Amino acid sequence: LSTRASTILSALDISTTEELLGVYDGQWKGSGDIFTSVCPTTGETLARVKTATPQELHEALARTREAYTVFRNVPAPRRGEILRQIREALAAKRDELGALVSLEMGKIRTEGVGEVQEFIDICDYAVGLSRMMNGNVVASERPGHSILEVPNPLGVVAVLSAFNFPVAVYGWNLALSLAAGNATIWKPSPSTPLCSIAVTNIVARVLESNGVPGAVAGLVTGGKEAGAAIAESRGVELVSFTGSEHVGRIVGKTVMSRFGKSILELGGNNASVVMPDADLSLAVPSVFFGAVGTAGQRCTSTRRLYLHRDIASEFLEHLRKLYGTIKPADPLVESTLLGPLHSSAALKTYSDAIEHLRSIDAEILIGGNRYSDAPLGAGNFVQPTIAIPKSADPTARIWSTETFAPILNAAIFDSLEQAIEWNNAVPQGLSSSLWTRDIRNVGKWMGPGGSDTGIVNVNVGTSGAEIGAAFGGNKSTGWGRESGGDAWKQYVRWSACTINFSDNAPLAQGVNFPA
Ligand code: UN1
Repeated sequence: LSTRASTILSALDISTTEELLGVYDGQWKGSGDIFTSVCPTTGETLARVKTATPQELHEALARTREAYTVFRNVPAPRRGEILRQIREALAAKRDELGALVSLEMGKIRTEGVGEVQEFIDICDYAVGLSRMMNGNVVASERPGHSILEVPNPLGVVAVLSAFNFPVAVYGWNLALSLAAGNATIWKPSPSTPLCSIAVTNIVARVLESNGVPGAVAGLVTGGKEAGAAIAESRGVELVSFTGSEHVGRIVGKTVMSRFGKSILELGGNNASVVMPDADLSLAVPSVFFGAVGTAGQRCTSTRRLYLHRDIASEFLEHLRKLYGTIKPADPLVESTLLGPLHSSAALKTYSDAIEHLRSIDAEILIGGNRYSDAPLGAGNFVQPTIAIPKSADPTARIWSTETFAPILNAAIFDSLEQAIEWNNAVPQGLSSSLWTRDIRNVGKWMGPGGSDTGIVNVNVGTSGAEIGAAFGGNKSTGWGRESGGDAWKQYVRWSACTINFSDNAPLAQGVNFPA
């Protein structure tokens, strides 16, 4: 193992010599298939991880259920205190965990650390929430009656997360789920097991030191079969899935067919719309970050750029210049702005999309190639690309599909109405952003005839949402909401309790039924 990797793993107490156990349900175990974690920057094998056998998965689910029956009786503010300790433990290892994210996922250092910060932020939020998960007292139409809407813990929450945010998305779910009194079981992406082992280690220590069963935050590494078994399990009340539309459709149907609950965070195909009055000194760098940040591998990454005719060539000239300055390198080096794609599968997605762009005679303004020479050739490095397809028809494949790579397609519009129509014409509905100084445009953009995405920004890029608002998308993005806002309400079961304090037993709606 390189010193680069072993320093990071050792700082997080991850063995650099042995095969790692990839299952935690109060105890660390794992005797199933072995998965390798491969560094996207160098191609080196970082670790070998023993995943869950079907039997171990089954056991872990049973442990999680037991843990839930204990944990649901812990008062919510006390659960909040445990979350506060998890927050502190994460903060103490923020830079080390951030470095691990960069090492294993490939995003640059500031984004790796930012992702851990996002977990810390949602813990803070959930600490507060633990004293604020209020129900309602509803006025009854009957004398001497009262109606209470009571939130109770839900049960077992499974989190099936993706490679691109191997820490934060679990954090959003864990924090709300714990505050709500549930037990959580995590099946991370098969290609980022080290991030999940490191996080689970930190969380488990806090739980155990508080006398709480470790299976309150269980972990099962595994592949498709493990994900399918979890989706099918009647012992899982809520499945929170982040990933592709293709897999999300299967997970959603499977969970629905047993009347379970699901939260789906699927594809994004996010557009930035730039009006002629926009402040380009803000818009250009923001679109640059939206499209190139995380090497285009956020579900919120900017994939479509709609430019008003009056500023289109000026905007593209500035943007092209910025693209020209970007030098791909090791994401762990502080000054790097562009790391590798996560995997060889992602490389293929990129090359296929470039080939498709060429086949439809799109103009490739900059980029379009992978780096094959040493040292970058050992990793999955590609050039961020700006393309101008001949047609802006939003139903064409190039516009209507999400390509998880740093490829930005641009088109020119003449009216805001036209841009909104294009923005809304794709199946996905995660994020969108308008650049303007004119309040009238803002009104149209936010209103009933405006952008139909879950995140509707103004003078802020499509990516990089804070945790305070509910995060998620509409349409084929799956309608799920996580993180802030009202998202916590999905992690509890609601009971409507009508209580009669009177000496009579009247029926509602004035129904008369003398006995
Ligand atoms: C994702 O890409 O799955 O808004 C989540 C953002 C981040 C979260 C992205 N806070 O870009």
